[in-house]
Amino acid sequence: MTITGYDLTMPNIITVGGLNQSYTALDNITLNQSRVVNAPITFTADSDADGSGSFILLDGMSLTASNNALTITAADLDLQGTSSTLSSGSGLMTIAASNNRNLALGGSNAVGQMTISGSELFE
Ligand SMILES: [Ca+2]
Repeated sequence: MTITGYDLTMPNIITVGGLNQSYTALDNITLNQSRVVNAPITFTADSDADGSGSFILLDGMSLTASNNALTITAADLDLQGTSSTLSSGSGLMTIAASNNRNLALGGSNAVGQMTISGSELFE
């Protein structure tokens, strides 16, 4: 199952158990509902690789891929608030930056790179 769009926002993203799912947006993908999926799931934000397009989890939302592969490509990862979580259990979680940007763990946001801040790492 593949869904594409310019900006994608939950709950327009539907989850169907057991299906390998792929979501692609030219810019942002925003999750405003928590989801648990039982199949591999792939999110591609900024599919046009122009450096604009984040994968956004609103405050309090969680995305759990139960022991399945979770793959996210985006210009930036934005886990908002203090209780948004991303989990893939024992599955492989892959996070890649689009547009040949660098991926930075820790530190503060900087132009031209995907930054996952310390607080996002520990959420
Ligand atoms: Ca884009």
